[in-house]
Amino acid sequence: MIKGITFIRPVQSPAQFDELVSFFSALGFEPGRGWDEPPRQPGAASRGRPFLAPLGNLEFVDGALPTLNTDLLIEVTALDAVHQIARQWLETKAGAEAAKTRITAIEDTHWKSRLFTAEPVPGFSAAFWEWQDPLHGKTIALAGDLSAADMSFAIVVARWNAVITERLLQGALDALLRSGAKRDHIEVAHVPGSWEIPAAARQLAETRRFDAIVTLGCLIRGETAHYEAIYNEVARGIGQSQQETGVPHSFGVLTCETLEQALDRAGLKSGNKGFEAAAAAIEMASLHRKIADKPPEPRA
Ligand code: DLZ
Repeated sequence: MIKGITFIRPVQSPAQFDELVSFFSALGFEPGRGWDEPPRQPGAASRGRPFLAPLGNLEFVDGALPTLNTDLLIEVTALDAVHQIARQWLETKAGAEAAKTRITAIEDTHWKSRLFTAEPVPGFSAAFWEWQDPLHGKTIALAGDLSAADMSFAIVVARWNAVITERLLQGALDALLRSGAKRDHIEVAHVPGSWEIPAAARQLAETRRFDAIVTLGCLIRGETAHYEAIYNEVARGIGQSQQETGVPHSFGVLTCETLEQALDRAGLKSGNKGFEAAAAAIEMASLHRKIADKPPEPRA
């Protein structure tokens, strides 16, 4: 039921607002949907610019804080690069000497991580950190992760049983956006029924524009003549498209006995299979990239 968390940070002035937006944009944060409200009374205009991260949490701390001078902690995966961008931004805005006083060197913490603090505008600071050993001692295995940043996806969704497939679509979009995919990097293709999914999926995969294809449909046995024949062909066609194009396809075509069962799987009782299909697509797209990028192991 919990969907997201937002921390509101009021700023001291419009200029400070612009500086903070510039700093967080320079670091590569994905911008959320901002807002600008006209004044309801003289001088009371307001605006907001959200910055999104793939993961967030609300953490209560009893005792010493992990950092002394800020309660805003941003976990990153390339701390040295982030430090360099932040330093350059400060030097450009404030000059080399002033920048030195507004950014610390990267230091080890007592919690097996490295951290630096930056003060993009006076009085507002943030700490950036990364684990020293992101694998926490685990052996290196190839596995996809769940970040969809910089990835493109196509979703093929059947209109048949739209009351179900629309919910699957919302679940899939939710998973992609919450995992860092940009709206502009998601294309949705509507097809009449599940039967038409494989052909559309294949054509989309063949464009090579997408890291993965998410397929969404709903077949209800009680209401579908030739249920088995349709289902087998849909499953075969999606699998074949995946194998022959090499583009990961996730399978979000529900096969249910009744409408009630389908509703349960579309967000009512048993999760949302559209969300799960999108998560599988992200993981497989990530794994696909890792396998393609992995250099051969040196042989003894
Ligand atoms: C024809 C049909 C039937 C009976 N049932 C379903 C269904 O439960 N789910 C679904 O996605 N599509 C169904 N269709 C439509 C076919 O998939 C296809 O769109 C039409 O036969 C037109 O080719």
